[in-house]
Amino acid sequence: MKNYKAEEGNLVKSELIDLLGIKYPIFQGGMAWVADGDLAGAVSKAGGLGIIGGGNAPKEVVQKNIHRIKEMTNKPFGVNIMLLSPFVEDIVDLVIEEGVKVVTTGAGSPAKYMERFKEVGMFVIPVVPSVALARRMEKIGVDAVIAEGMEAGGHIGKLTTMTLVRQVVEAVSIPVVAAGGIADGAGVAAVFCLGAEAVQVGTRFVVARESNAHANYKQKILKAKDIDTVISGQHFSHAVRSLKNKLTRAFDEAEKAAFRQDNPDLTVFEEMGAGKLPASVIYGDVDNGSVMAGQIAGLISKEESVEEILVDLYEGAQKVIAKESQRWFG
Ligand code: TUI
Repeated sequence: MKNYKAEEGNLVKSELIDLLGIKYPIFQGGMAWVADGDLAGAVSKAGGLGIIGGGNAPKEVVQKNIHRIKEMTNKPFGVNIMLLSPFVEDIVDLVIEEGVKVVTTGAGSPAKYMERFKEVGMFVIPVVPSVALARRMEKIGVDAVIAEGMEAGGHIGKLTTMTLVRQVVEAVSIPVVAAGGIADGAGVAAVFCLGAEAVQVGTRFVVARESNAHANYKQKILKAKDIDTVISGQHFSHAVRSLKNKLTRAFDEAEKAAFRQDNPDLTVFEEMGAGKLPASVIYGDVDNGSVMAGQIAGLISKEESVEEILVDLYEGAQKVIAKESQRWFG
């Protein structure tokens, strides 16, 4: 079995990876508060695609993170624009001003900004939770889509990675990046078998050595079991997956109460969510803060460097694919 260990250039044949100019077919998810310049810079430097999480951050904060990456490496990196952010227009201006090469988007459609992105030759790669949105995105000229299943942490859609990736791959002709529930080489191999050309990994990078997430947040992920995440807010607000704690129990109670009312006050959900991510990521309050994480958290048991994670994902996938090739072809 040939062992692909190229020193330079990409390691897996993929037009998308060639275009992006990265070595590993691995994106680090642009997680709000967690994916700062240090983490994304480390991932890009090591040959993956590091992505800064724009989240709800104002322009100056995202700019500082972009400058931090540029100090660390001249390799490609991305910025995730969370389309529900109050600062979305500023962030769109910023990525254009800073000459960012890749933009991923979450929680909506980037249609409004496409013309400006394309004018400067940026790669636009939206997260899609459905086939319908994937098709719409292909029509408006995006370069690839990220099919993110509901195993993922944070704001999620309704379909699983297995069903979403497979159906999106069949529906569009642009490259598909798979996300949601991938944290090791076997997961990477599995979604390549479904037709994905790259993966996006979030939760495993939260616990990377280079991640500035609070030690309590990392510990809660490292200790998590398979069944420890829950979805909050799905009936009255945005569905968000996070690790069970006091906050998710309060959300459950508020949901039950809202179900009993004819005209429930939905602003309580906004208020309950406000500031809850920095509470845990920055200040370490993992009881009252929001500890967003994917269902694969149960597989993640140690803190490692970004480089170790990338190599493990890549070589782990190679091993699984070689073993299966042996089984199927002898
Ligand atoms: O965006 C994410 N994950 C996130 S965003 C976030 S911050 C936040 N907090 C509370 C409420 C909302 C956001 C934490 N985690 N992942 C990408 C993603 N995008 N997941 C789902 C979607 C999505 C949903 C609907 C993308 C497009 C969409 O389109 C609706 C439409 O048809 O326009």
